[in-house]
Formats: sequence, C-alpha cells, structure tokens
Amino acid sequence: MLTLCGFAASNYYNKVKLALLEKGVPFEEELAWVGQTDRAASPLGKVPYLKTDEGTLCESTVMLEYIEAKYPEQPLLPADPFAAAKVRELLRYLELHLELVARSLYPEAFFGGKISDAAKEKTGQQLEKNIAAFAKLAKFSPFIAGDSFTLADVAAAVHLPLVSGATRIIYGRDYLADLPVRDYLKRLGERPAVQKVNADRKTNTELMMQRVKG
Ligand SMILES: N[C@@H](CCC(=O)N[C@@H](CS)C(=O)NCC(=O)O)C(=O)O
Repeated sequence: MLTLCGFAASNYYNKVKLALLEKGVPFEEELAWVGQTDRAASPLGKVPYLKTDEGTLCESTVMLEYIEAKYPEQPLLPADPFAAAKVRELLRYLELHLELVARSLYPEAFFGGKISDAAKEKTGQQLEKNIAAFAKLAKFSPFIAGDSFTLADVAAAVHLPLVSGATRIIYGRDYLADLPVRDYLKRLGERPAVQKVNADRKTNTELMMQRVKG
C-alpha cells in the first residue's frame, strides 16, 4: 500500500495525488504539515513524501516516475520513448522554468508577506522569457502534450493556476493570459480526479490559513 504524506494545499503533493487518482492506484493520505515531516523520509523537510512497502521516497517527480513504472496500467506516459521524452520535457519546463521561478512571488501573493521591487522585476522578466519558451512546446490539443492525458497534464493542473494567480496579484496581469490556459484548465476541471484534488485543496487551504493565523 502507498501512503502519500504531506498536506493537500501543496501543489507538489497534489501532483502526486492526481497521478494516483487518474491511474486508479489505491493509496492512503497522511497529514504532515511543514515542520512535522519525517526527516528520514524527506531530509529537506519538504512535502510530499511517499511511504511504500519498499521504503520511502521524496521529490514529487521521482514519485511520479516510480508510480508510473510500478503501476503501468492506465499509463500517463506514452510507450514510444521519444513521445515519452516530449512529455518529460514539458513536465520539466513546468516545474523548473515556470513553477520554481513564480514561487518567489508566493510569499507576497498568497501569504501576506512582502518581496522587494527588485525581486519582482527580476522574476517578472524571467517568467516572461520562460513562458514564451514554454508556449513553443505546449500543445493544448486538447492536452498539454497532445491528444492524451499525461504526466505533463498532472503537473500543469497544479502549477499553471498558481503561475496565473501569482502574476495577476503581483503584476496586475495574468502572464499566461495569451495562452489557452483558462479553457484548458476548465477542460481538466471536468475530470473527477481533478475535482477531488481541488475540493481537498480548498478544505486543506482553509485549515492551513487557520494554522498560520494561529
Ligand atoms: N522539489 C520538491 C519541492 C517540494 C516543496 O517545495 N514542497 C513545499 C510545499 S508546497 C515544502 O515542503 N516547503 C517547505 C520547505 O521547503 O521547507 C518536490 O518536487 O517534491
């Protein structure tokens, strides 16, 4: 049995949860807030981490790859090696060049903190460049890597709304507005697994905010 540990307000947690739900792999969830994590399982104290019968894993994309290899039914990667690499390429862009860059805006965008004007400007420039490059790879036809739902969609479903939201709040403009992201996310939102992840996220986010306010 798999146990996904972390909290459902986390986009990285939800990436793994969405893959498990889409694949129909049974799993349990164990609530672990930042600061309450098992350091042996996740030495940096990050969530999510995954308990398996074989041991623990940290790093969300490593978990996606493990789950994909271990439970090949309902594949979220194409069988063809090149097509699979194209999916991984998009996955990498979403995580490294969009989410990780936009992340520096979150303290002010979502958590009542403050970031400097210089940091905002630098992040804004980087995001514009990276989003233009991402636009060259993303297909939205109807899924992000083409005609089937893949691991790249799993990442897009959790990361793109945050990039849109954070840029809208910080710069007054959704940096993804020129891409068909809204329609795409609406389509994804029709999937039961996405609905479940979003519903749990809302409930857990309220809980997290109460904790933050103390
Ligand atoms: N590269 C990691 C990132 C995970 C991550 O940053 N998780 C956040 C929550 S959304 C976290 O645990 N932050 C607390 C910390 O970094 O100390 C992954 O893909 O799993």
